[in-house]
Amino acid sequence: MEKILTIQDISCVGQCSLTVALPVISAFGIETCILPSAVLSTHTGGFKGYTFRDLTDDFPSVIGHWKKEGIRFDGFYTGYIGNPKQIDYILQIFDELSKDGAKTTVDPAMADYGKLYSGFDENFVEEMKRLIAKADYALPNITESAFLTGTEYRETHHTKEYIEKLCVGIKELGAKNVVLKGVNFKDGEIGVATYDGNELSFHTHERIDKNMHGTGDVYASCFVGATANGAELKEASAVAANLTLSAIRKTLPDKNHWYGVKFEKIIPEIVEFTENRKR
Ligand code: PXL
Repeated sequence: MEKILTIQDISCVGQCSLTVALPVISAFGIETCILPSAVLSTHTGGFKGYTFRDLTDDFPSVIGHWKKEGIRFDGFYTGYIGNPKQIDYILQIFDELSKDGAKTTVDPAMADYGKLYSGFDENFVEEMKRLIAKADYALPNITESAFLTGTEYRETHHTKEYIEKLCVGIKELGAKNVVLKGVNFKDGEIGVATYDGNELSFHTHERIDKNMHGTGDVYASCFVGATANGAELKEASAVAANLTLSAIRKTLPDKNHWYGVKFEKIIPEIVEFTENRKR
């Protein structure tokens, strides 16, 4: 895979969405094209009074120009979408701007810790189901899966049956593969579940007891970078988990850094992964 398109917002300050995806996926050696869904002064998770410029109205002319130029992509990755009206344009992009075999990764990026993000509602959840239906890889967290499948939200101490129910529910929406983030069976551990319709697998690691904003975006960007380098579902999900954990560890020493993850510090590890894959 050479060139992917990622569609999500620019939060000018906040270490999330495009300011993560662009450097991280590039470090995997992949040309990373962007379509900003919105421009915000900061992310919405803890800052007060952020600005929000919706870019939906630019989508048709951007798509039209790319079509005219014959621009096509080897893969797509969608994240935070500021306006549900963008879903139809995004489906059009998948249909009309794909190279053969292009793979689509959808991070529903709309909720966490049992709640929808500020500005999102049930209608958005319904619209997101239409995007999930087109995903080769859907990357929801537990909260998003609960909303998308109409299942109760459980924060911790999940059972295998609960995780299976969420994964099967997301698969039934049409996603080919599911990577469920934030799976917790016992104290001190956290991980991801993967489900391809046959096998439900788990990758578990140490849980660091601090909620950090933007870890989902670091995870999804690393997952996209790993799959673009040929990693399969289980490998890519584990690579992304290990890299995200490393970024979290590298953020911890700075006690005042509250709004994001210091993903910049794992760029050398990403480059090393990419170099090793080439050999
Ligand atoms: O990290 C997800 C995300 C992306 N973009 C914006 C956000 C959030 C989460 O709150 O507010 C603008």
